[in-house]
Amino acid sequence: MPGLNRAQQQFYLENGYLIVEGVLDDGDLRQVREAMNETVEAIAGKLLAERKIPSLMADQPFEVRLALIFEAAGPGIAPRFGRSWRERKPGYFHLMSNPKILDIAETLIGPEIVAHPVYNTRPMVPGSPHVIVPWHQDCSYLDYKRVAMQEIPAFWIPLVDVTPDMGCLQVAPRTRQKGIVSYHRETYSGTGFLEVDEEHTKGIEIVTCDMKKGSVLLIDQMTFHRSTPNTTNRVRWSVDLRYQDARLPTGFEQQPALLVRSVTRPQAVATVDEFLSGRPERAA
Ligand SMILES: O=C(O)CCC(=O)C(=O)O
Repeated sequence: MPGLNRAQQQFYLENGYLIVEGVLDDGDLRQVREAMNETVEAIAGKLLAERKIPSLMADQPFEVRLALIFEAAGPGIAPRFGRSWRERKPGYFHLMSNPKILDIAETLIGPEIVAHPVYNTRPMVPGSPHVIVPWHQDCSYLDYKRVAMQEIPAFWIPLVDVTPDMGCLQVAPRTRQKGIVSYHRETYSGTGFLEVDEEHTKGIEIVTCDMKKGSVLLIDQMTFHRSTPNTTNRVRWSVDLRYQDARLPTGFEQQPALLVRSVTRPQAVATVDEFLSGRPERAA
């Protein structure tokens, strides 16, 4: 039976998160990895042209190349290229519309599914405070009064094995039950993340999500979660996707959602070309 079994659904509903192991194989991740490699290649080309690095380091493995590039380029360079990337490349479409992922989404939100406009690639390079996300609820980043109580599960997908020293995600089980809590824009990371106010995090249970490549971490939009520092010499590559019922508002209407599965309008399911051209799909 594809998707989540009853015990997994129950765990997710009670705890607001779930790790599903062995969802994706290397074939499922190949195209998204190529998309990331293309961006790394472009960054290397730019820094080489600026004479900030001695070579493209093209023979370095995926797991370390970007870290070596930024290290060679010197302090302050990594933030220039952003804390996360939201690019329109075929690899991202391929991952977003992967049937194994959509089967899981379907068990949580039903068969009319849009990929939420908020998705990110996060190349967490070592020693970069601007990419360490503090405790937050994803709904804080949306027009949360419109989407309050809606199911918008995030799918956090590592492209490498992620150990606790490598910027693991941490979740706080059952914080969904607190509802939408107050938050502020933090001032210490250089990014201005939206952070849950401290009074809400006192005494919370914390689970560190040590994960293998190919596993998926599901996070409810109200579950507190954060990332931790990467103290290795490798890059913690991950993608986070979100899904929701196509008939509901996304709370992020400035960018289009993408219809990825539908039983009532299968002909309207987006193609890769429509994704690349930014077709503003919204199901009525
Ligand atoms: O990948 C990370 O470090 C943070 C991810 C996150 O907070 C999110 O997807 O909402």
